[in-house]
Amino acid sequence: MTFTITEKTVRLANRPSSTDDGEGDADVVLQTKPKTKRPPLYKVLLLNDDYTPMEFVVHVLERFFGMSHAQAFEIMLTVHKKGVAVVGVFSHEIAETKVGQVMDFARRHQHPLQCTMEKE
Ligand code: TYC
Repeated sequence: MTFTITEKTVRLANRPSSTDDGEGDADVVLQTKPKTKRPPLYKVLLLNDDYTPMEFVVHVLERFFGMSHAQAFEIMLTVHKKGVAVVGVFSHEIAETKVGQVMDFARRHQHPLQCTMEKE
């Protein structure tokens, strides 16, 4: 006999039994695995543009992502050169808050800086 092992079941044992027909599945025991799924994480991405001043981006990274000046400058340069960088990984709610804070701050200062999030 063939068993399909679903994502919620695990093979515990498959012992040869006295009534073993040679197929080997006679004594298969399936048990529901207690599953505590961790919530998904989201990357917050900062995108390059041609107009937002470098110092403004450095300030954003210090202010909203708790980076040191040196760290912030390094990440800003990565975005400037490569076009995009991950600036943090958070729960959905925190990531959404960070994106909102950055977008709002950039808009209030009339800079086109873009910040997005994506599932890790
Ligand atoms: N490219 C911008 C400039 O030359 C600087 C910049 C860096 C803009 C990072 C956005 O996310 C960014 N002024």
